[in-house]
Amino acid sequence: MSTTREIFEQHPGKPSTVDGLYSEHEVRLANRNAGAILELLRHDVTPTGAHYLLTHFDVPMLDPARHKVSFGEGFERSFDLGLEELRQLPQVTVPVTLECAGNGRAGVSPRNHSMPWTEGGVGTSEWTGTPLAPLIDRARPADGTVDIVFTGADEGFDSGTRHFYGRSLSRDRIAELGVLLVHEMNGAPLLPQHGAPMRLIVPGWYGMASVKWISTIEAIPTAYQGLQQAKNYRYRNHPDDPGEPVEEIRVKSLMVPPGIPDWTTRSRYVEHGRYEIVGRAWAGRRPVAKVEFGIGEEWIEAMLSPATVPSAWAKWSVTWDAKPGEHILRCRATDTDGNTQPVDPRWDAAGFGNNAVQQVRVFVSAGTS
Ligand SMILES: Nc1nc2c(c(=O)[nH]1)N[C@H]1C(S)=C(S)[C@@H](COP(=O)(O)O)O[C@H]1N2
Ligand SMILES: [Mo]
Repeated sequence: MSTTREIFEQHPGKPSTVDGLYSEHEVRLANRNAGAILELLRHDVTPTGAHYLLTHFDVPMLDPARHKVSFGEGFERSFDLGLEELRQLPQVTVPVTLECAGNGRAGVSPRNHSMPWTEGGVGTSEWTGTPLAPLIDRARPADGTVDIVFTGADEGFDSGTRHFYGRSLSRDRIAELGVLLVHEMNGAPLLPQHGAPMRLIVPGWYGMASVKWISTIEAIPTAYQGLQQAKNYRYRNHPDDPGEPVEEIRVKSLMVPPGIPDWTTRSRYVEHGRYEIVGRAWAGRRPVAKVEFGIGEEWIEAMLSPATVPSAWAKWSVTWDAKPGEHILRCRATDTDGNTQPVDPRWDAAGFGNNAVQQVRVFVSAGTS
């Protein structure tokens, strides 16, 4: 007789994909995990209901009045923290741009069978909560602690392994990155799908580190080997490559597509004339230094309004003189370390970290504007 676990072990690998064709499984993932609405990039803060979603398993139902985060195993002074206790701690509100590490996966060929993001796996919210480092200090990790492990209340199978979603960070990293334990998004309690009642926010890192529905925090004396840390979320050249961990968000930019769209292709239509193109650019923990706007082979520098903090995206704008014909519009950001977005996607076996430039197809009519 086979156990449930063995049922999924029969399918340990992922189905292969074909460029341009999406399986029903991928479409279902895309329906659950909605992406940004590009025209709403006009807002500094993404309207809450339009923030992208990435949930591996099911959204757990947690009672905000009863749920507690336990600072348990491996601490000398264990304690449990409920929502009301969290509210009593020093509160900060920080704008943070979250981006899914798989954002852009659909552009990597052949793509990994997973959530088939085009460009929408990104959004910015104002998160309210308390810095995590003082809470870790209060719980006193035992001598010899190597990793602090964060586990969510959501459980499922991945690659035949049953597990709760979990990630880890070292104690130093928690302080250095300014990790927050948050309970509000844009001034309202977290929505169920965004991690209610409490989640982590790791500013500047791809979204996988910001554990939702956090339920336990543990201190362990060895490097954490959880699947979402040691197996998933690594840059790999091939499936057996041990790879490098996915961490900080790479420099990237997006524009609000100009004009009006075609319903099915989302190609754009404008009448000839001058238009202001606006967009957003971000680069993990580094500020954005420059954004360029590309029409054909020509790149012109956009005006950049710096973000208040590097963890939030910056606004940029440029005037586009739309001449009759068919055009591909692009935008390309460069960070203060000199990293620039590539025009073509870089290869990664799981399609992580694709920060290739956005391309928007526009038809400009010769009619009067
Ligand atoms: N517990 C838990 N936390 C999680 C996830 C998850 O599936 N379970 N997904 C992660 C990933 S991959 C991303 S990109 C972000 C997405 O956060 P959002 O859905 O609030 O945008 O949550 C992260 N935290
Ligand atoms: Mo993600």
